Amino acid sequence: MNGSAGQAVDLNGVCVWPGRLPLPAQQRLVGDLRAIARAAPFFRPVTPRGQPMRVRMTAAGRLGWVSDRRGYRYEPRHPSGVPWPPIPPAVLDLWHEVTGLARAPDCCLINFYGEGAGMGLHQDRDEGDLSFPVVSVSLGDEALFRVGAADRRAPTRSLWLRSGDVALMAGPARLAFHGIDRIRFGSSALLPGGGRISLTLRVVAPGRVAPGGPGG
Ligand SMILES: O=C(O)CCC(=O)C(=O)O
Ligand SMILES: [Mn+2]
Repeated sequence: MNGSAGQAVDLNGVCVWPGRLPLPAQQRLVGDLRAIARAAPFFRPVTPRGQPMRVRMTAAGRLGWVSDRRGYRYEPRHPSGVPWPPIPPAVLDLWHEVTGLARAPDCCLINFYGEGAGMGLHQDRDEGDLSFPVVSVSLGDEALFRVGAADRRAPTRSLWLRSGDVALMAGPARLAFHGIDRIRFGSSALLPGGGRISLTLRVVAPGRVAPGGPGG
């Protein structure tokens, strides 16, 4: 289920490393994420139109991405008012390794996909400097990842992401439309109750930050 580290795969310019994170590292990361979720519990955001999203979310880092009736933006605090917990050091190490950047990410968005969850085709573009790459890490159940191009009408390609896979969206693929069509619920034993967690690491500043927030 964790697979073994494989050759990088190119998916319309998005680079995917299958099994980049070995099983023990995935297990340690799940422990880190449990501690984060105790301090900053998962919540179900609504879109600006008031539609509940299919994933539950929380975040770590200086800023967290949130969505509600007021729009999509980065906030320095969880909706409960507590600051987001720090990004786990192992995740920061992975970011530096994969991107080759000295600059740390501002946000580690944590998405939980339960049975039937997915994420529609979208671009990540609430950040202030879209030249910084985006890195994602998959944990738990397999997920069908769809990637197109910066033009929404461009053809898409899909790949099943597995636990431990790492993806890099950089260069022209930074603004590629992408989404998660569906997950295979129960396909991995990593998360005891099933489901999938993805971590999405981004540099934000100054970005679309709530008034009064750092860099806003
Ligand atoms: O779950 C994933 O792998 C992708 C998540 C994503 O695209 C996002 O949070 O913007
Ligand atoms: Mn995205």
